[in-house]
Amino acid sequence: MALGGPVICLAGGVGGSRLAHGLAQVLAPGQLTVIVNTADDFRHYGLRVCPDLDTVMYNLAGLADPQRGWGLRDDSGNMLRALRRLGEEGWFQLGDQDLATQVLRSHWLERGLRLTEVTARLAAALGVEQTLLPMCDEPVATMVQTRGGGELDFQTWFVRERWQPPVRSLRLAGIGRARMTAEVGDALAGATLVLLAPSNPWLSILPILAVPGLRAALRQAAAPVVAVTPVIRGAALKGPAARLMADFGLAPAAATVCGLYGDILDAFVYDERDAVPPPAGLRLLGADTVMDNEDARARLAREILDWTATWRPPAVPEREES
Ligand code: FO1
Repeated sequence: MALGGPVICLAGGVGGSRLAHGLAQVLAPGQLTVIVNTADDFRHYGLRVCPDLDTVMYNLAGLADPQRGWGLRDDSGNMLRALRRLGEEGWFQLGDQDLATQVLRSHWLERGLRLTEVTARLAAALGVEQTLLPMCDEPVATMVQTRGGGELDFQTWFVRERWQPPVRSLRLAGIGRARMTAEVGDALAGATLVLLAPSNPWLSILPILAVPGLRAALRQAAAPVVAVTPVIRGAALKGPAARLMADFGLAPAAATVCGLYGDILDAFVYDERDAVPPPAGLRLLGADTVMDNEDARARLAREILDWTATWRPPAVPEREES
């Protein structure tokens, strides 16, 4: 039995969008709110590009490119080809239809709408029935200090440099000016369950938790907080999570992820392929966390919801009308 109340999922890009999509298949539309990392956003040719918001939005809309996980299915590359003909490198593969999202978002932001409002408009237009919230309205940017190569903005390090330069440290530019939005605060206050998706901890989940006020709101919320592992047998399914752990001198293990989230965690879902479950006084579930198709996404979502539903205190019987 899945929980009947509001479920919140904190998510980054591809891994996070897979769990969000699984939850969307299992929960009633109004039940799911996804709070998305915006620290990998950047300005590209004057446009505000929000890769994680778009990745979650396109997946929930059923429009995502199934191979890459990001971008739109069957998109074309005319703009990129034209850009290259004009002498530009064109290292960021923004498809033609995806470009329309960036143009409209930038247009609405320039007209004074908040990113939260813009996101709601875009998601509604694409038929997304779940609530999609950016972690904050203010621009925040993950900056990567490389060993020997100076500081790079996140997309330059991740896409252009194919996350090869070793990382000394990460910095969240603009986080001091960010504020938890009323929408995020209300969602957390009303939640019956909060899930931390199997996204990269440093690049996706920790930036969300760093928004001033958000960690405190999470602690105050009555909802249990459950993280799903982004590492399986010392490796990440996608992206640089294990690489960053090695760069930071940490073991590439599920236990490291638990340590990063610290005291906000009540429970942890590790992958059943991991011989040793992470330690600590957490509730633990071993599951198949590889979500390589739609069924696997829904199956994992259902398994987690069924597991957490067993923790609920028995419902207080309703008083009979006299
Ligand atoms: N990832 C890549 O590896 N190469 C790209 O050229 C690229 C383009 C891109 C365009 C739109 C979009 O929404 C995402 C895109 N991504 C690309 C993915 C994105 O850089 C990462 O998935 C996230 O920022 C990390 O979570």
